[in-house]
Amino acid sequence: MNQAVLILIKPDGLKKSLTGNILTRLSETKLEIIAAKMVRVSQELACEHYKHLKGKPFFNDLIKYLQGELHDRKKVMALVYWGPEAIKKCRELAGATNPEEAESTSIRGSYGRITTSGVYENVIHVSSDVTEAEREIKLWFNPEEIIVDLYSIKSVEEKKKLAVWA
Ligand code: IDP
Ligand code: MG
Repeated sequence: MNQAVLILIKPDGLKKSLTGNILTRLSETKLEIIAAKMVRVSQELACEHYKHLKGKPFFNDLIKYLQGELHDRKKVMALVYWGPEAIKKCRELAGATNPEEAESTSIRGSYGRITTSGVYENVIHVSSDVTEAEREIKLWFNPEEIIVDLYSIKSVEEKKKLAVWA
């Protein structure tokens, strides 16, 4: 069964110029990229994304980390990969959450580090399971930004000003 998974290249990955390496590693999975964009991460988005970690001692630093405040790179690259066993394949390539425990050949084992503040800078985010993947993909992307119809949609009337090319 095909699965979708949210991947984020976190600000440390961008600062270390690892985008190419990470995408090359992920291409080993033969999964399909069905959405991709650069995102400036608001505090609301970061808190919602990591809401399962609210209350942890490292939560505030984690939010700053995802927003790019620790790396002078106020953006992340967000992608959706799609295909058989996408979550397992991507999480295996990513390696363990703690970069020190991650296999040395994994992405986090190769490029992650534990900071003095305690937060793990581990280069990429990968959704942990199907439920989380759906929640996260809906949080980071609008339906029209994804080239596969993953989840059911509805039409709503919305009147708002759009920026268009001048
Ligand atoms: P995951 O990213 O492997 O799914 P989560 O438990 O969802 O791991 O944690 C989200 C992020 O929070 C991690 O990627 C890491 O950056 C940070 N983190 C998680 N647990 C710890 C910890 O015990 N100490 C420091 N940072 C942590
Ligand atoms: Mg997680």
